[in-house]
Amino acid sequence: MSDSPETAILISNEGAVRVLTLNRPAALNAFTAAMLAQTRAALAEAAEDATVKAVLITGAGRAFSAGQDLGDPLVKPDTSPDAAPKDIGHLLDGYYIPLALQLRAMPVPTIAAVNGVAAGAGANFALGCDLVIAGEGASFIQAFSKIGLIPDCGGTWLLPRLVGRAKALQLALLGDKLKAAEAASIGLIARAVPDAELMSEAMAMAQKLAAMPSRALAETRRLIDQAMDQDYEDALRMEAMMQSQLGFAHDYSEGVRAFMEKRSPQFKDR
Ligand code: LHQ
Repeated sequence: MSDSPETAILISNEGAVRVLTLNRPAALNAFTAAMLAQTRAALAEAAEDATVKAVLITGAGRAFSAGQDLGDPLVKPDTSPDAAPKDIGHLLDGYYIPLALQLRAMPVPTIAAVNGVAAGAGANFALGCDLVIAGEGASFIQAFSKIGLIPDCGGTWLLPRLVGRAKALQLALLGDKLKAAEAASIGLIARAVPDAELMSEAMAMAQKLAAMPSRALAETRRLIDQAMDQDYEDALRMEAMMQSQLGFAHDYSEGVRAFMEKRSPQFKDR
C-alpha cells in the first residue's frame, strides 16, 4: 500500500542518477515523521554511494508534495479541553532542519522534478534542491500563512534570496498558488517544461550533471551559499583557496588533459 511507511520513498537508479520518488500519493505525498526519516536515510545512502553522481527527486501521482501531513499526530492540534498544546517546533528541530542541511551538504547535485503541486514544506524542500524543473501543470504554494505559521524548511532564507524581498513577501503572506511558468519567469525555479516532457528533461539535466566533476559542483554550491553572507573580498579569497585545492585534485588534470586530447573526460573525485 502506498501509505505504508516502508514505501513512502521509492528508490531507483538510472545510470549514475539516483531517483527518489515521494510516495504517499493519496495524501499528495505529504510528509509524515516516518517519511521524513526515510527521505533522510535515502539521501544519506545516496551520499555514501560513490556510484551515485546526481540525485533526482520527484513525486508519485498528481503532486510533488503537500508539505507536512497535517493529520500526523505529532502536529495535529488536540481539541479536547484538557489537552496540552503541542510544540510543533520539535518536528522542525528533529526532522526538517537536518533534512534541509543534508540537502545542502550533498556531495552530488540534487534536482527536483516538480510534477504537480508543491505546498508548504513540500515547496521549500523542492526549492532547497540545487536545480528545480517543473511541469507546466505544477505549482508552488507557501501555504503556511493560511494555517497561522511562517514559511519553514528554509523558506524565510530561500525565498528572498531567490526572488527578492518584495516577491518573497507576496508569496509568503498571501499564500497564493504560483504556476510553474511564472515561478520560472521570476527566477524561483530553473525551468518550466510541458508536463509530458518533465521526466525526460529532468533526467537529461541529471545525467549531464552526473557526467561532470562532482566535487567541483558540490564546492560551487557551497561557495555560492557562503558568498551570500560574505563581502566581495572574502568571497574572492575563498575562491582562490578552493581553486588551489581543486587544482591539486584528479578532475582538474583530467579535465584539462581531455580538452587538449579532444576526448570526453572521465571524472572521479567526489
Ligand atoms: C493532505 C495534505 C496535508 C494531510 C492534502 N496533510 N493530507 C512543519 C512542521 C510542523 C507543523 C506544521 O507544518 C510544517 C510545515 C508545513 O508544511 S505547513 C503546510 C502544510 N501544508 C498545507 O497546508 C497544504 C494543505 N493542502 C492543500 O492546501 C491542498 O491539499 C493542496 C493545495 C496542496 C492541493 O489541493 P487539491 O488539489 O484540491 O487536493 P485536496 O485538498 O483535495 O487533497 C487531496 C487529498 O490529500 C485530500 O485527502 P482526501 O482523503 O480528502 O482525498 C487531502 O486531505 C490530502 N492532503 N494536503 N498537508
